[in-house]
Amino acid sequence: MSFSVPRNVPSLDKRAQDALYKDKPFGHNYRQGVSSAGKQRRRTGLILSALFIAVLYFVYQFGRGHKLSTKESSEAVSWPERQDAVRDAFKRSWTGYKKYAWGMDEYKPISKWGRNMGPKPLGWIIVDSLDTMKIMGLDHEFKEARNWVAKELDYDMDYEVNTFETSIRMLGGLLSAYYLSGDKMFLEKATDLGERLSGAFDSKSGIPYASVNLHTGRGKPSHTDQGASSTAEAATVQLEFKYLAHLTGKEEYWTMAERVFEVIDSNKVPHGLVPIYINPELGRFQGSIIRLGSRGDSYYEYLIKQYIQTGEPVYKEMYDEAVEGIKDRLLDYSVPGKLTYIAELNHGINGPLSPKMDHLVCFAGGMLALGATRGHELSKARKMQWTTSQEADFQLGREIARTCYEMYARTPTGLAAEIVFFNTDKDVSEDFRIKTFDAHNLQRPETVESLFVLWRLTHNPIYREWGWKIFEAFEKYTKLEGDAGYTSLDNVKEVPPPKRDNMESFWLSETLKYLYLLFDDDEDVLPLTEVVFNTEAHPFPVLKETKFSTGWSRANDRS
Ligand code: DMJ
Repeated sequence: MSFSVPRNVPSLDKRAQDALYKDKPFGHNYRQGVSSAGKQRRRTGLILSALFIAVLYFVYQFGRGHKLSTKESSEAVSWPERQDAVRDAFKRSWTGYKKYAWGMDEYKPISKWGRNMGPKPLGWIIVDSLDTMKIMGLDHEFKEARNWVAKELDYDMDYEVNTFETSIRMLGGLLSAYYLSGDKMFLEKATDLGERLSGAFDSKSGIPYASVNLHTGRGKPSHTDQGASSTAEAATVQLEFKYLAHLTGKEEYWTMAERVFEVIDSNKVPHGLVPIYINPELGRFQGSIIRLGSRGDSYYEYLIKQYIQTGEPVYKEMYDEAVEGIKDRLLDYSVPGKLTYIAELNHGINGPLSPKMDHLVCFAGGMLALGATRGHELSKARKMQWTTSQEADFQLGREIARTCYEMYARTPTGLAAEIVFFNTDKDVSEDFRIKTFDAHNLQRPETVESLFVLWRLTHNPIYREWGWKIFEAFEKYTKLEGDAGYTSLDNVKEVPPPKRDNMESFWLSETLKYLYLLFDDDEDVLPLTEVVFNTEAHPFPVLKETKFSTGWSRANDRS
């Protein structure tokens, strides 16, 4: 299979016209490039290693009293069948959306209607789903969606969108659709949207404003939080704009995206841990809340993913520093079960730990594993440059994934809540509790995302089993009677759980995609050494050769 980047990146002077068309995509035939003999060899190797690891794992699990049922350990499991079940769930969700809300940005599957967020559709659900359909081989659905994008999607509207969400979902969705299909129409739409979004970066510091008007291209500070932007939002548009810069030859996209990290670095935060708000005029952090949950999460994710995408060492350095910070300052263990979790700091780096963890933090299991191995299988990575710190990061990733799985397994529905509070009191027997207000489930992807990454890197079947259990719970409690599809839930602690009447676009773009890839026996699909998933699970190629590189270096004095 070839995921290599084309050598002839268009020159800057010709870039306006040529770049859109000449920089050929290279992932669109990604299922065709491996010989069947090669596949067979790989499959046999895979099965043998999986068996070996399975035996080791069972010995290990029985040794520590972590029970797997006999059913799981003895029954032959058909992963292709399980993968088909995920594909069916996608089809069912899509059919409902198509019937009751086609073209709309939001879908209410219980009341069976949809609505747009602005005066015209943004393609919120359709664009976010394109690459999943391509990956699942849903060609008919992909074609229909493609035609909708070509004919109906027009981003010229006098409407303010959230800079981050529109970049990761719409720009990311269009770019990955281009990457996987080679259809230039997607790149044209992405280029048009990227240009409109770029006005968000016209602040005094270069930190993007929270919103931007798609017609005027003018950025708008947040209406709340004293105009501050969320750190994660400002720092999670870089993969998208760097890939766009690479494809179009427009260096300004690269420069404005990386400027954000230069500004963040100039704040010289201790231990690499950043507060969750940053002021776009001053370029200074605001407030003292530090967390890997909402508004903090993907800052850390994009440090390592930028390094994987472009090999720029500055991001690895910042990532390593941040991971040391997480290990030193944020880790804690629940009572009595000693579940490892990443706590929050509400009063700055020297304040007390809060035992709250958002489900959003569950991306960290995959991030730590990916960061340690750079996408190589663990056994291979260990033979390359491998330090005790990488080993520790990897093991921590595994522990976080296990905790996240327990956040599902220990609720009455088998589905995780949005937020949990871990227990630190020795007189309490539950490892965590869920407040009623936090008990909803939005069909989020972070846990299955980590399970997918860990499966690819270890081939330990437990990650697939956990993923299957989670999928079964989604099937049981979020699938609707009739033809409307799947929905979010209001309370995972009640059986049957009260429903929420909303299907999030990331159910299609992330949760089902990661589950589908987790159950895929073909390891050559989107390998983690060749592809980097943006935070909305849109795959982009690793840019092995690109004409752009880091234009800044880190602030020296970090005392
Ligand atoms: C997605 O939009 C992205 O994964 C983002 O980084 C976090 N929140 C949602 C999914 O939970």
